[in-house]
This record gives sequence, C-alpha cells and structure tokens, in this order.
Amino acid sequence: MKTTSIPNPELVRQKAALIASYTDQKSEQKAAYELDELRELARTLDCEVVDSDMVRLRTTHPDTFLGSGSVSSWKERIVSSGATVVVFNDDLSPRQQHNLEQAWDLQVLDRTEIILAIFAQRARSAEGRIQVEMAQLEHLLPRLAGGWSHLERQRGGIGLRGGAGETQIEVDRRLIRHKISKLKTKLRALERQRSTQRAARQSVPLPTCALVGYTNAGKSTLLNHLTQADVLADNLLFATLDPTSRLFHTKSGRRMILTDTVGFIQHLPAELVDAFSSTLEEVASASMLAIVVDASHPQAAAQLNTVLQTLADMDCTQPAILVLTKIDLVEELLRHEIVSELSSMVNSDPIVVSAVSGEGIPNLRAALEAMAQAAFPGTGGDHRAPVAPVAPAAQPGGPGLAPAI
Ligand SMILES: Nc1nc2c(ncn2[C@@H]2O[C@H](COP(=O)(O)OP(=O)(O)OP(=O)(O)O)[C@@H](O)[C@H]2O)c(=O)[nH]1
Ligand SMILES: [Mg+2]
Repeated sequence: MKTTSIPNPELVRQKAALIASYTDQKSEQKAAYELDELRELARTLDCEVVDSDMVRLRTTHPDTFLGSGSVSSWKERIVSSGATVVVFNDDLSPRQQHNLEQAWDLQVLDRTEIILAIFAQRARSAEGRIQVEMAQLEHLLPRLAGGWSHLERQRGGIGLRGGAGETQIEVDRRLIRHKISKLKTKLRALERQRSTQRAARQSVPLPTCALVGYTNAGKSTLLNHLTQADVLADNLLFATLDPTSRLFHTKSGRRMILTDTVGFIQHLPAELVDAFSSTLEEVASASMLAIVVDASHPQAAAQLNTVLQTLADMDCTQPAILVLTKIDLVEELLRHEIVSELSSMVNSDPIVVSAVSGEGIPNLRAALEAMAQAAFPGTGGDHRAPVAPVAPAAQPGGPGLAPAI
C-alpha cells in the first residue's frame, strides 16, 4: 500500500517549506493570513518552517498545480533550505500531489493533511482516535485511485489478492473500505454510549452551554476558570479534541453544565467534520452557546466569521452570547474599536473578559446565569430574556444564527 502522503505522526519535527497560492490582490491578503495560520499549524506539529512564500497563479496546472517554471525554481529553494516536506495551503488533487512528490523527491502535503496529522497526534480518547483514523482513511481512498498507475499493475500470488484479475489498487481500496466499515461500527457503539450519557444529562433538566470558538481562542482556559476543571489549555492549535462537560454553579445557586469542545478553523476538512459529527453533536444539542473569540488576534473578525459560518452549517439555532477574551493582551487605545467591530458582526453586546486578570469574569458568570434562567425559567425566575441572543449582522450569503430566545 502506498504510504507517502498519509498524514502521520512522523511529520513531527520535519523541516517544512510552506506555499500558499493566490490569484488577485483580494485573495493575496487572505492567502497571507492563511499562510500565517499554516505556520502555526506546522509549529503545532513541531515542524521547523525553513521557507515559506506566496505564489501568484493565473490558473492552476492540472498536473503539477504550479507552472513548470515554479516547479523548477522551488526545486532549487527546497535544496538550499534543506526542506524535508512541502506543505501547500491549497487543496491538491491526488495527481498534482503525486507529480510534485516525484519532481521534488520529497513528501508533499496539503492543509487538510496537516490538520489531520495534528488531530492524529492529539487524539486521546478511544472515540477521538477512531474518528481521526476514519477521517484519514476517507482522505486516503481517492488518493489510491489517482495517478499511481504503477500500482495498477496486476499483482500475482499470495495473500491479499482477491478474485481473479483484482489489481493491487483494488485490494488496497477493499482493505481500506473494510477498515472504515469496522471503525464505523465501533464508532456507532461509542456514539450510542455518548447519546445515552447525553440523555441522562438531559433527563435532569439542567441547561447546557457549549463553549465554541476558533481553535486557540481560550475556551478551555475559560472552562477551567469557571469550573475549576483541569482541561489542557495550551498555546497550540487543537489542544482540545474531546468534549469535556463540567457543572457550573451560578451566584444565585443555579446549576448548569458547561461543555468545552474541539475548536473550529477555516477550511475544516470535510472528512473531519464527518468523523467528528458525534463530538460536534455536543455543540448542536447544547441549550445555549458561548461564542468565544480571542480579541487580541489580528484576525479576530475573520475567525468569528468562520465560527458563525460553521455554526450555521451545523444548523445551530440556540441563543448565544459573544465572549471576547484575552482582553489583557489588547492595547487600551484599540479596545473600543475592536470590541465594536466584533459586536457589530453579531448585533449583540459582547462580554469582554480576561482569564489572566479576571477582568469581566463576574459579567460572564452573570450572563451565563441570565441565559440559563431564560432557557429554564424555573422557580421565581425572570422569564424575559436578559441577554440579547447572538444574531449575525445581515451579510449576503453570510451565516445565519437564528435567535431562539
Ligand atoms: N493573555 C491571555 N492568555 C490567554 C487567555 N485565555 C487563554 N489564554 C492563552 O491562550 C492559549 C489558548 O488557550 P486555550 O484555552 O487552550 O484555547 P482553546 O480555545 O481551548 O484552544 P483549542 O483547544 O486548541 O481549540 C493558552 O496559551 C492560554 O494560556 C487570556 O484571557 N489572556
Ligand atoms: Mg481547548
């Protein structure tokens, strides 16, 4: 079975050259931001970035993605930088990937594969591992089909070969499909467990609030702060993969469940969205959301936009509050501008906090309590919605988080 280009933990500590393509001025800015993010993704894998650049392309070459001139000049750059792997920000077809690997004589990966590799490295729970392995195999299947004519030759003899005339590639595909279906069965059993647990939680009528947001926004840190949980919070992308739920006691003695879960990222690979559907179900089934945004991030608005879009794709319509965190890292003079830009994206007053200085945490506690009260009025509660639900400002084709309170 072909083993190159399969995301795996061996990617760790490689020397990486990063390439992001763009077509015009508008996409140049986006590519620059995505290249920065790709650098962070590579850093999360402990890769040393030895070279990185943006490449302007009028059209992509069907065989090699880049034009032949670029393929040659990058060959020289790869040799002089000592890169051992090249990572594209763009999605490559299996054929383009294979041809570039041949031309440069090293492993070529795309953004999806880097994200898959990070997930593979960080998955801890049985469910997480199965989800990641399934996503990897789903990603691999079309790659077996494309471009590797040398594998198409008939393979005689012993072992894996199936019926007469089955080619090696067919054997590989059959094995992978078989593996995927075994993993699906295991996953279904774990999903049943998870929904039983969720049903048990829901049978006690406690409101649940999912902390959602871009990866590295500060979700786990807030959960730890609010509930004395000890979830790993680290300056890494995708520090959290497995959802963690903790009981949270409000000031007035109300109880609610806070759930921290996997972070979002732009271009979240479709294979991962599929494989992580039961984990993401924790978000979809929560009675409310706290959308956490790192207010100090230069791309905070773009990150919030990705989160709103992802929530809309997941048909999440619960009431939500916007939490702008890491405010201690934002210069005093810029605060007002940043806070109003982000809140205008959702037509809602944000809760501005810092988990480091503790600033705004009492407001966050109060907002959670108000949401809980609105969702589950209970005895003596104020039935009005005290917190405006998050509704994204109207954008053509933009995300649509419908307010539910
Ligand atoms: N200065 C400052 N740093 C913070 C704050 N909140 C979180 N951080 C840091 O930001 C980094 C990411 O925090 P996490 O809580 O792991 O972020 P997350 O959203 O759970 O990230 P993933 O699990 O990777 O999606 C960590 O290094 C935290 O210490 C804050 O309010 N101020
Ligand atoms: Mg986390």
